[in-house]
Amino acid sequence: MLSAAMTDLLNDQLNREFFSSNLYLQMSSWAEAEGLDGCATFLRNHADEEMGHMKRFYNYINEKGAMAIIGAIDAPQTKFKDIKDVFEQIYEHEQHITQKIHEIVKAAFSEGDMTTFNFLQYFVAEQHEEETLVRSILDRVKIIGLDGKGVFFIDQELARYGSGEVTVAESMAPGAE
Ligand code: OFO
Repeated sequence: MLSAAMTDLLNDQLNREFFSSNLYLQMSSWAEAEGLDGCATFLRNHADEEMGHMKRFYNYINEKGAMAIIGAIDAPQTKFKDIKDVFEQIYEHEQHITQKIHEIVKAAFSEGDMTTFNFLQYFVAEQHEEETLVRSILDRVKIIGLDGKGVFFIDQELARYGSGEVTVAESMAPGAE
């Protein structure tokens, strides 16, 4: 059984995951309009992943006999300067999400709600993975730059990550093409 306070915290996070999905889908649409197909695919896949996170919270809350509540979701912004701006905003957003997940983990622990504490461990690991991924992409953007063919190469890299052909870590390993 979830406490009323924990139900609220989990529902708030469910709605943040929904917002994350919409944000990445909107970013994908921006990228597609800019002709950045690799970036668009990568972001669309990421939007699907966030929707998967939303459903994990939805299912968990309902399995525990409480009710998942879909609230009003803020509209994401529609204008971005360039790919660097997009990934800087993603990085900032993911750091915010990590902080929120950690707050819920702490609340679950102090309530002695070990089932929820355990449920949240997936998200602790996932946030670490996402922050690492986005930081790697930003490092790559800094190395390659956005001048000349830079945007083209970065878009191609993102297409490879988006298709699952290669992970960012693999492509950055010494000796990788
Ligand atoms: Fe749901 O992992 Fe990002 O926000």
